[in-house]
Amino acid sequence: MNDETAVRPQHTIDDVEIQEWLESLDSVLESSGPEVAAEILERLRAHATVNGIDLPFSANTPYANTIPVRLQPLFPGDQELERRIKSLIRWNALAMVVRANRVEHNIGGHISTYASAATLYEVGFNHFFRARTEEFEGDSVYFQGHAAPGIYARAFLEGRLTAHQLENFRRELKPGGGLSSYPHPWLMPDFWEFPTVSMGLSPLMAIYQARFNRYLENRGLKPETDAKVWAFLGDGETDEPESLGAITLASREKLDNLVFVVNCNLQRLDGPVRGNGQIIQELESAFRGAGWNVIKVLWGSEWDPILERDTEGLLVKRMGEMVDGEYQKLVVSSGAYVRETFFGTDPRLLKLVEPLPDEALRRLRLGGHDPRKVYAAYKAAVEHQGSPTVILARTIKGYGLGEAGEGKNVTHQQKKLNEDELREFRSRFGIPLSDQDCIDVPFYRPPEDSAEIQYLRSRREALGGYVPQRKARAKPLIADHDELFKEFLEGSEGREVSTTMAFVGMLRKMLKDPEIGKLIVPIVPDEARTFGMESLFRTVGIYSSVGQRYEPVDVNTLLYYKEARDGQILEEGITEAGSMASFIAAGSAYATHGINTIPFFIYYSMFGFQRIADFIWASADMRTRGFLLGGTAGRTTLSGEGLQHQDGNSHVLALPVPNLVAYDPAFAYEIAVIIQDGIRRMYKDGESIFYYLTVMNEPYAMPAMPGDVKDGILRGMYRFRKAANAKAKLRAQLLGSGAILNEALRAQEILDSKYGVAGDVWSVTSYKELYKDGVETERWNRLHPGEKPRVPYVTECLADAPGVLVAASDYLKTLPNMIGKWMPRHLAALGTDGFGRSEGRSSLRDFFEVDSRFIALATLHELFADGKIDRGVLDKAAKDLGIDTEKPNPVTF
Ligand SMILES: Cc1ncc(C[n+]2csc(CCOP(=O)(O)OP(=O)(O)O)c2C)c(N)n1
Ligand SMILES: [Mg+2]
Repeated sequence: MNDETAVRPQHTIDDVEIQEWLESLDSVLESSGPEVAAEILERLRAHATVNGIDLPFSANTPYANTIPVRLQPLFPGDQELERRIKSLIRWNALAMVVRANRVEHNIGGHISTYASAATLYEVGFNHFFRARTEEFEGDSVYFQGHAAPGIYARAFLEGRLTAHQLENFRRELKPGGGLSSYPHPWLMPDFWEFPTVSMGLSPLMAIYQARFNRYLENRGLKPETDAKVWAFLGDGETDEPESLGAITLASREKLDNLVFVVNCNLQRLDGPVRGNGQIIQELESAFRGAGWNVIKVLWGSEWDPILERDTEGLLVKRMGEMVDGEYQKLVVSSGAYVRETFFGTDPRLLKLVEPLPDEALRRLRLGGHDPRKVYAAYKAAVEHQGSPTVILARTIKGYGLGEAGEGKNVTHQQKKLNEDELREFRSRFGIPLSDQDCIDVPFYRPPEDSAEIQYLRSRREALGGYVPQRKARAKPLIADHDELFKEFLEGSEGREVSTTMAFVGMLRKMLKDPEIGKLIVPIVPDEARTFGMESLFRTVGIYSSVGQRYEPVDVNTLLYYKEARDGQILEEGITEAGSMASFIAAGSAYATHGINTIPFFIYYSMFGFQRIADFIWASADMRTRGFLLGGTAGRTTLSGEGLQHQDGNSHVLALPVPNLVAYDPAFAYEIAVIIQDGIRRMYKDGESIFYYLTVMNEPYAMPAMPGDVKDGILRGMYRFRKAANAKAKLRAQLLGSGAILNEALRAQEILDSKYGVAGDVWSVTSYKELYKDGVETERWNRLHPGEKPRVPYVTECLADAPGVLVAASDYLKTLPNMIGKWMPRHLAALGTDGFGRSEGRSSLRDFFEVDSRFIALATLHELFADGKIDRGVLDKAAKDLGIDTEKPNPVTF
C-alpha cells in the first residue's frame, strides 16, 4: 500500500472521465433534444441494474431550479410597476397588523407569512388567477390562512375594501364591520370562498375539489374547462397528515387542473421546519414519488450567471449540502458571511463569485422572491398535462422585515415594529411616506389615476374580475317533492326494515327524480354494502374518470361493481376525510359552480365526528349544504362491533356546530319528513345549514305517520303514542329516540300491563333542536323582561302531559339532561355513557341500562320518589324485570 492509496479510496471517480460523460450527454441534448437524452439515461439505468449495479432509489433532483434559464419564458408584465404594487400591498398588510395591535394589545395577526409569500401571490393575481364570470367558471384559489392580511391589502388597493374595514382587521364587531382574522366564508360570505386556516385541511379539500370539478364534467353537469384549483400551503403545514394524505389520488386521477404552491420559507411557528434536513428535498421526493409534476423554484435570477460559470456542477452540489438550519441563517447574513461560509468551502466556488462585491452576494435573491422565476413556474404548471403540479418555492419568512424579524425564529409572532424598523421597511420598499408620517403606519393607496392602480385594475379586468369573491350562484330548486316522499309516510306494512334501508329506498327514489335526480351525489367510504346500497352500483354506477377497464368479477350478477365515467356514486375508498372533502366540494358547488348538487355522505357513524370533526367544522364555515348520514349508529343498536365502533357520541359532538341540524330519527316517515324539509330549506330557501342524521341497522316494522306530526318531527319531539288508559292514577311520559324508541314503546306496555302505569310515548327526533329552542327562548325572555314570556317548545309539549318523566336514547345522558330544566318536573335520563362492548343488542341494552326493563324501572323509581308507589313495588319490580341492581356501572366499567 503506498501513500496515495492510503489517503484516496480505491475507486475514486476520475474527474476527466466524468467530464467526458457529461459532455457527451450535452451533445445528445443539443443534437437530439431532452426526450432522447432521457431515453438514453433510462436505458443506462436499466443496463446498470442488469449488470448488477445497485443504484439507490432517489426521487430527488439536484437542489436547483427545475426550469433551466434557457426554457424560462419572458416575463409578460411590467416588472417595475408590479414591484411597486407589491410593495404597497406589503406596507398595507403590515400596517393592518401593527395598527390593530396598537389599538388592542394582543389582538394578533401575522406579518411574516405574507411577507414571504407576496411574490407568489402577486404573480398569481397579475397573471394567473381567473375570476368567476358569466362565461367562465373561474379558478379556485385556496389562500394560506395566515396570509390573509396581504389578500385584504390587495383588495384595498383594488378598491374592494375600505380603509375603515382594514382599520378594523380582527375587530369584526366594530360598527361598520371589520375583517375576519382568516378566510371564513361564514363571516365574509361575499369575499372568502374556502376556509383554510386549520392547517392541513385545505390541501386535502383542494385535491377533492379538483377531482369533483372533473366529476361534474364527466357527468355532463358542467362543460369541460381549463379552470384550475390553486392551493397555497406553508411548508410547516405539510407535516399535517391531511396535507399529503391524498396526493396519490391527485396523480391517479391525473388532476392537471390542480396546482399546489408550497411556500418554503423553511420555518414554521417555533423555528425551522427541518433544521437538520431539507424540507424541499423531502417534499420533492414525496410528491415525485406520488407521480406529481414537481417544479422547484429555489434561486433567483441573480444566481443564473454564477450557475452558468459553474461548468463542473460544484455550485449545485454545494447548494444541496446545506441543511435548512444553515440556510435560514445564510439568507439573512452579510455578503462577507455568505462568501466565507457558503462559497468558502472550495477555492473553485470562491472563484465563481470573485467578481462580485459582498453587497451583490447579500442581494442574491431566492426563487420565490423573483417574479420571473415564479412566473415561469406558474406558466409551466398551468400548461402541464397529465398530472398535478406542486411548486416548491424558496422564500424568506418575514422577508423585508430586517431586524424586526426577517428569517428569525420569532418572526411568525411578530406584530409590532419600532419606529426605526418601520422607517427601514418604508425605505426598503419605497413607500412614499415621510419619516414622521410612517411611524403612524397609515394605510396608503395611490390615487385612482396612478399608474399602479390603473395597472392593477387592468390586469384584473383581463383576468375576468376580482379574486377572491364568493357568490351563491345556483338558482333555487322549484319542486316541493311531496310525491317523491309520500310513500315513505305510509309505513312498511309490517315488513321489518331498518332506518338505513328506508333511507336507501328514499335515495333510490330521489336518484330517479326529474328535478333532483342528477344533482344527488351519494358519497361512501367503502361501506356501501354495509348500508345495503350495492344495488345502486349498477343503477347509477360508481364514478371513475377512466370508466371500467376490466370485466368485473361479478359481472354476471345483478348488482355487479359497475364503474363508469358518468357514474354518480363517489365510492371514495377508506377515507372519511377524503369523503368529507368530496361532501364539501359537492355541497358548496351552488357557490363555486352555480350547481345545486346535493351530497349524501353515508359512513360508519363512529368514524364521523370522532375522526373528522375539523372538516365538518370547516364545511360549516364554508356554508356547505347536504346530508351527513351516520350509519350503523347507536351504542347498543350496532351489535357485536364493540368499543371502537359503537357510537353513542356523535349527537353530542354534533352539538357545537351552529348551522348543523342533527336528528336521531326512529322511523322511515321521520326521515322522509326531515330530508324533504332539508332539501327545501337548503336548496329552495337557500339557508346555509346542513344536516346530520343517524340511521340504524336494526330491522323493525315501520309504522305509518300518526297524523300530521311533521312540525313536531322537525322541531325535535312529538307524541307518538298516547297511553291506552289516560284516566289511570299513575301516569308517565316516556321519551325515546332512534332505535331506543321501540324500547320505550315496550316499556309502555310493561308499565301498563304489570304496574297500572299509563304512559305516553314521545319520539324525540332531535335533542339539539329542543336545546336550541330552549336557550333561544330563555335568551329572548331575559332580554325582553317587560313582555309576555315565551315558552320553550319542550315545555309546551309537556305542559298538559301528566306523570313522571323518563328519557332514553342510544347516546350520552347529557342529551336529555340538557333539556331537563325546561321540563315541568324532574327528568330521569337514561343513556349509553361509557365504552361499547362486543355483544348482541339485548345484552348491550341491558349493560347500558337503556332497554324497556330499565325504562320501566326508572319510571317506577320516579313514581316512588314522588310518593306515588311503595318501596316494595319498586324492589319487586327490579326482581320481576330481572334487573341486577348490583351490576357494574357501564360508565366506568
Ligand atoms: C391545525 C393547526 N394547528 C396549528 C395552527 C397554528 N399555526 C398557525 S400558523 C402556524 C405555523 C405555520 O407555518 P407554515 O405552515 O410553515 O407557514 P408559514 O407561515 O411559514 O408560511 C401554526 C402552527 C393552525 N393554524 N392549524
Ligand atoms: Mg413556513
